[in-house]
Amino acid sequence: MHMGHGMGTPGGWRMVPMDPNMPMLPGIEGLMPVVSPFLPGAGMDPSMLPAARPSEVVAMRDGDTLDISVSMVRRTIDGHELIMYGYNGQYPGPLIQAPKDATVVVRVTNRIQMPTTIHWHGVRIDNRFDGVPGVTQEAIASGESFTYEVNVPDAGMFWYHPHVREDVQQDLGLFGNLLVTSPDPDYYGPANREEIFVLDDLLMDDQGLLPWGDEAPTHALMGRFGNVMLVNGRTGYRLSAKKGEVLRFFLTDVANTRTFNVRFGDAKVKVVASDVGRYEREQWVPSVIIAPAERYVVDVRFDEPGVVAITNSIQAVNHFRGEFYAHVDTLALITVGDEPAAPDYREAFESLRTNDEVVEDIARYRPLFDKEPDHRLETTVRVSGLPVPIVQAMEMDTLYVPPVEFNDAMPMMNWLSTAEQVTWILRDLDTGAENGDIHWKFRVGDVVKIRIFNQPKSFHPMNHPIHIHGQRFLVVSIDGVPNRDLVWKDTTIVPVGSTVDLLVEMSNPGTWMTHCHIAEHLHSGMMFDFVVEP
Ligand SMILES: [Cu+2]
Repeated sequence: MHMGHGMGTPGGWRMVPMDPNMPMLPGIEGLMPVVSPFLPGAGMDPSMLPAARPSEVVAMRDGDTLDISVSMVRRTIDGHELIMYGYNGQYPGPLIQAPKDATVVVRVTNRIQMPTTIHWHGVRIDNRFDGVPGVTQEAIASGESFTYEVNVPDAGMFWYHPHVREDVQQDLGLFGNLLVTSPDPDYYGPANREEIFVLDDLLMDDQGLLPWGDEAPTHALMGRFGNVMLVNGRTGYRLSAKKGEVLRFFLTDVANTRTFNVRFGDAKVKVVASDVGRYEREQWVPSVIIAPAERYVVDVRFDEPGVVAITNSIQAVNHFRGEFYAHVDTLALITVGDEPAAPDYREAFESLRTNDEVVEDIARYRPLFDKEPDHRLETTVRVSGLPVPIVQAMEMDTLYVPPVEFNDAMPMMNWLSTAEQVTWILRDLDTGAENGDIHWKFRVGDVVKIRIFNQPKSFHPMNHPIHIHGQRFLVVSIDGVPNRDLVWKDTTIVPVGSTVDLLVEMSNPGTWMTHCHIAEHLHSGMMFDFVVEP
């Protein structure tokens, strides 16, 4: 095989691993991304770095301070010694716990070369501490510090991550959860135990991590899918449970682009909460579809002894053959013993609760559900300067567009497309403005309907997890079908070809971002700011 310049040299580009079912396109062998390769600590001996430790719980009270250091760490994944990043040398970063309505202080010191920030995802935070470089603060340069005051008005599971080159920094391990506890001891139903599941994937080959793009991200078309599945930063995750035990899982998807469909074997799964609080009504679900940056809280009862595989069970697509096929990856194994759980929460688990507080809260917005949209957005993509064989293949493949791209069906083409060639677009259908040229203005107290249409006729349509900073919203309908069980969200998936209506409560003044949470789409332009005046 022909090797281009830089290919195969240490720290240079290496071709992405290919699924044997996916043919190599003629004409693209030997091509490399148009950006330079980046690996953290290239040329360094990993043994000089401290070994990262699993995440530690940091229980904080109102006014408490936590120091977070952002640094290079040594990790061992799949038998490879790797140089990655960590918050306080941990993977994931510290699990911060704080009571609802507290304000905790987090002093962040940047000890990596790249500038960084921390964004407190989903938290209706004071705008000054939202962590968006160039909007709410200057990025924290190497060696510098920044102090965040994090006020937490909503109970639920949140998370924190950088807002600078997420495709690199978040992928390399910079993420952690922030669990905001309710003063109500009965906030969720009873469970024997709580488990945190941070879902992620990493792209590796037999030499370790595949380099990232230096000047701009690679994988700009579909995002950087990994081929190694991680739970809490680990492969081969194992747990044990007693017979009949009810485990409450807090799921967070921190992957660059992968949407997971999480199954818990044949165990019964009850979804109780999502991004910014509980559902109106608990529901039984066969599996949990979770897109990048979303959170779900599910209760699962394991009533049969044996080994249960928690899996990512997806409908994959082969664009070239126009075939969909089932694909299963094991995320974790749970060994369920014979000893019965005590106490036995079977009865409470079997009933689905209605959360009256949530129903009443949301009822205030119900008269607005059917109003005309205040703003209409369309998602699309533009490319320029991509190699001709890629453009031709992409144009052919739009025959087989899945609503959600659960797998990378074209790893080579995806890798070769960089943010210098691909522009993902949020377009205001009323003004024609795109991305940074969109300037919406609201006032605190406004309740705004935003209709988002994912244009299926674009060059390569893809699902987008759309995130709105600093506010909370309801997904009131999808394709005109009203959503019968609501929950406050900060991120929601917009499938290809679908129209999603959001009702956004503008409760928090400041300048806030709206963007796609696929890291490579964000860095390919798919973002804009809006202003909420006091
Ligand atoms: Cu996107």
